[in-house]
Amino acid sequence: MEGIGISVIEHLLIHQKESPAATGQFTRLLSELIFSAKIISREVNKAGLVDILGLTGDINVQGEQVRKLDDFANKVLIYRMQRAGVLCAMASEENADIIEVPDNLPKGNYILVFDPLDGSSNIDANVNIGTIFSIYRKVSDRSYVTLEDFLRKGAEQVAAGYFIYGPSTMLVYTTGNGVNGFTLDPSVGEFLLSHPDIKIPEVGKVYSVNEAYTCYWDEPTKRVVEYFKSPDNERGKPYGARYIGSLVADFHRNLLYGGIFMYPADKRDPAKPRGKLRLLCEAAPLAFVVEQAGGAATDGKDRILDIKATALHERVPLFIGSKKDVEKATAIMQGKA
Ligand code: AHM
Ligand code: MG
Repeated sequence: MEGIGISVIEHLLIHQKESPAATGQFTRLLSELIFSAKIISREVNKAGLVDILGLTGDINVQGEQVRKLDDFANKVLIYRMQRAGVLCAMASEENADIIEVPDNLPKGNYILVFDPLDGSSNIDANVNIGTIFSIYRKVSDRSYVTLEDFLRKGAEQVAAGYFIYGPSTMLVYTTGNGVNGFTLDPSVGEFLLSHPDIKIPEVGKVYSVNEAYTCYWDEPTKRVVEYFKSPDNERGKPYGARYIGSLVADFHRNLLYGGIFMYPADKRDPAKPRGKLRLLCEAAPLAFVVEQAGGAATDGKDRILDIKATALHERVPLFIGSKKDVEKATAIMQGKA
């Protein structure tokens, strides 16, 4: 029947039939993630109405102030996902250590890494924010989980994606078989397929970077940004500049319209020479999505998905988006263009 739409779980079940290994565990995991995101979305949507905006007063593991909605989103995800029965452990951008599933709760073999509310410094201005997630299977056959189970290459992800809370709430994700986008229809409470088989244009029209940090960049990074601003680049005209300062929102726009997002390394903090974004909960999941949409992601040298994490909260420079634009930026960073 026309006009009803395909829900995300229906879509997953149709495509899972093609996989003989499907056990229903992943469907359960995704259902629980979706439910958590609906709760977060509900709170984000009424954020201006209740006393939930502002800061909690705490400082998180990254040394940043925790906003109340970050804290709420983190708690919802931990509470619900611990009870899904399909995870053995999780890691959140907001928690210093691995979050284990307690022994009194049923466990599974999946591992979930997430950024509960990315772009949260924008919450008070009603700007789009999102939840980024990354799913792995446990590697070891021990009954307990160790850091080793998390310190993996992004190429080993089973699935990854994000929820974006904006004028509408969307889920964009991949299981390694293309990228699909679903929009929450609040009248029925379901995410319906709205963007099937998303492909990012090979060359984009926009570049996204916080250019205020030019003074902290090395020469190759400055040349990359000059390339995108130059009328003499391969496109023959400057790219437009678009920077929201909310990774999910910047990434999502570039995924749909084409473009490159960059968060390069900078010299601001000698202790953190690797940019701001985190490999496991931000760069790797978005790299999986962009590659599945035909794009690319590097750290200015190597493919993001080939980088093996060495710490839970490791940071990485990020160049992500349209394939040709990322290739060009990487070549300039390597002195090859
Ligand atoms: P967050 O996860 O604490 O929200 O921080 C990550 C955010 C990204 O969403 C965004 O791309 C970046 O920080 C913006 O940083 P800056 O203000 O340095 O440009
Ligand atoms: Mg973030």
